[in-house]
Amino acid sequence: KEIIIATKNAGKAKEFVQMFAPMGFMVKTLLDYPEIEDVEETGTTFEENAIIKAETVSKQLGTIVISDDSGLIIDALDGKPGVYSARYAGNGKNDEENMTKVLGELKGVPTDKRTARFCCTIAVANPKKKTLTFTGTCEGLILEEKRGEFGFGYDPIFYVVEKEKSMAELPAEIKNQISHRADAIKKLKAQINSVLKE
Ligand code: ITT
Ligand code: NA
Repeated sequence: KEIIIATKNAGKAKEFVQMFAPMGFMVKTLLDYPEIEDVEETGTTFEENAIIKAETVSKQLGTIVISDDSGLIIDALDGKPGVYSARYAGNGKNDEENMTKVLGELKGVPTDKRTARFCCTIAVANPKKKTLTFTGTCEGLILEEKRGEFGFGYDPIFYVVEKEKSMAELPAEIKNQISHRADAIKKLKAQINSVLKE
């Protein structure tokens, strides 16, 4: 059993492995297919971008391909960084620079106005079927400074109220129970057999 995830993000890839390996799946990513070129994310929603990534790679490989488009929605910033989460501080900038930009923009904003959510849309493209999508979210608050070393991306500045910890302070097995990606993967797993039928 094998699934192909159209991602070059090592943090995402690791979480897909953590959540699919126990079910007996071999997880491959674009790091295993260096011949596949970068897919341009021209959509305006997570769903559009997830569909673009999965369908583009599925066409090239001629097989079922799964993608993940995700990001952080901050209410006080009118939903930004949203679909621009990966490139919020500019193309080629890293997670640290993206977090620094967010923290700067939220300087002086009181706790009750720092509400945010992570969003993840997973698309499954099958050369012979209509593309399917599964969406998950995770609610939280944006901290005033980074906390924790686990996870990836914006995890150090995202506070999970029920756990009284930042997402980066939660070990992988807890993040993988409560995250936006876990939520989307739960919905995908509920239909996994029909989804992966050629
Ligand atoms: P691929 O398109 O190759 O999958 P990417 O990193 O470009 O990789 P996206 O376009 O979906 O992926 O951007 C996702 C952004 O949201 C990126 O900045 C991540 O760091 C952030 N993000 C997604 N999931 C996250 C999570 O679980 N924790 C923290 N940040 C996350
Ligand atoms: Na991307």
